[in-house]
Amino acid sequence: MKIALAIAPHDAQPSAFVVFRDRLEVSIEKASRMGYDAIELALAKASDADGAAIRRILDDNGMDISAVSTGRVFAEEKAWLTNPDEAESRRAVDILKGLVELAASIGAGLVNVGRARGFVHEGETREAARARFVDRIRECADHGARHGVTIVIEPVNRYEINFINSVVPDGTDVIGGVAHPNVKLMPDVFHMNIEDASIAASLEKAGELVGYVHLADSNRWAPGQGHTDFDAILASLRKIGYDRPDTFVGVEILPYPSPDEAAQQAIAYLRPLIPRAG
Ligand code: LER
Ligand code: MN
Repeated sequence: MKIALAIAPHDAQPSAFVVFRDRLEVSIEKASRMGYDAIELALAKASDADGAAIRRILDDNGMDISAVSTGRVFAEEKAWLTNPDEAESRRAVDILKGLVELAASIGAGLVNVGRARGFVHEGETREAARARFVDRIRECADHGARHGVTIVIEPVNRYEINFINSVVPDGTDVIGGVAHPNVKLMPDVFHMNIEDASIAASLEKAGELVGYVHLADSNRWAPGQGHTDFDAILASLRKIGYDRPDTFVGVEILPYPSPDEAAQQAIAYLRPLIPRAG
């Protein structure tokens, strides 16, 4: 397992949920120096980034990229897949397809879909929202398959969105409905601490559906700063065979007490639990 740090370019809005929001050459060099293996990059749309230039910065620093994350598609572009307005839902698909292509150009194998899945809108049934979501995510996944990119669906807690909140049963149910080889689940243990009956049992139930994992403590500070049992989480990930050289865990935490301290605390806590491969 490689450890990635969530970052966004300097011009991302302050709402971007990342640890470093700065020029990419600055953040990537700093993350590398701190001992991270990779970054996870939060983007709002493909035209905001130059894939080849990002790849060069990664290579210059011996760094990998776990995923392109899409919370900013929701927060900044105001685009999401379940939107009952056909043109709006299609706009979300087009943005996500663009980010799939961009991810491929950087060498990232994953694009996450968290809040960009959207809501169950007022006046609509859950079934209608789910059917639209399944249809749209399959289209994104077909595009992913053409570009060697897997879409990972991230269950997000009820205070942020009203659709796909738990890994079990919400995430496992919907992924069963999507039934596409290029779609996997992305548990975020912060959300799981709110929504899942047992983080360890849900990870084990999700099993080989797990395609990426977000790590944060119960208070969303760095692992080690709250009451989440990371030994149990890592034991579950090992049990389901997720601890392979080609998998990533992403550190997505509040930048407190400061971005640098948060990033340092997280890697200092996680590295002994997840030794560097080789
Ligand atoms: C995105 O990865 C996430 O976990 C969301 O809670 C961001 O709001
Ligand atoms: Mn997350």
